[in-house]
Amino acid sequence: MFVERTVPNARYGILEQAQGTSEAELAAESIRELGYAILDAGYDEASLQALRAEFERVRHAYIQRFGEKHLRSLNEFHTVRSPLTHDSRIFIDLALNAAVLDTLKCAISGRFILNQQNALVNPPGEAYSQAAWHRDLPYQHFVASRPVAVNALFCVDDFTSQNGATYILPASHKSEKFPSDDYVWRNALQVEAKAGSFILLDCMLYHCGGINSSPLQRRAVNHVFNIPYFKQQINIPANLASAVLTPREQAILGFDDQEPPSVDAYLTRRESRQ
Ligand SMILES: O=C(O)CCC(=O)C(=O)O
Repeated sequence: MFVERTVPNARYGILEQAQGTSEAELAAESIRELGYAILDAGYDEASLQALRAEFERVRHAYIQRFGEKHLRSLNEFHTVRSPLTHDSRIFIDLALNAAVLDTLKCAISGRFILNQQNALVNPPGEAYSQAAWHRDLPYQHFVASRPVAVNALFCVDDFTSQNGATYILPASHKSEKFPSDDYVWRNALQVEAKAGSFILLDCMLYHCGGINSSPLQRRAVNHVFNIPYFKQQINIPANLASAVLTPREQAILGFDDQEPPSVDAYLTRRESRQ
């Protein structure tokens, strides 16, 4: 029998309420409270197909360049590091997705930059490096009173329970310790999402990929955005021509936050910001 879901609207004793009605505000609220949200990236089927073709082109070139044996020996064969720096406007545009940036503006106070972009393949019937619980600021056990870093995991393919969709522990960004094994067993949630969605996570939320028991690979592109006080995983400005980017795009990709190489350079930058 179909039971329509109803949520009571009446309330009493409430003096304060969070505000927000736009998709970006609601996603940011969900990230703050639960540690995650799902967002439609706005790609139509043709753009999604173009992105899949680009994913394969860049991955192929990457394996040619760095070598399958070498990448496997480093447990890096299923990852393409920093694809936006491999001459790919499609990956740059993915990192600058308007729906994600609007949400980040609501979720992170002040400025934020892209820390890293990684294309990921969860292969069928093979070990997967991300299939282990972690935070995306790994080895950290502090909690922040507001998000300092947000992970935007783009689903290149549908994420399903069969192909190893991402597991999360809701609200675990609010606790310093990794929870007990029984708690993990009872509270882990697998996030199924359509291709073309972003799964947004507070970076301190514990999560992992699942085992892919389908016959096809599950592809994703992960992004970490953070306040500009963390080092980028790979120096993006040093590997990307600024000429192809608008000033706003450069700011998000970290061009304005590179370490000044000297006191002179620091003071010159102060002057230009006055
Ligand atoms: O494969 C997944 O669904 C999760 C990926 C992940 O954990 C990560 O990139 O940090």
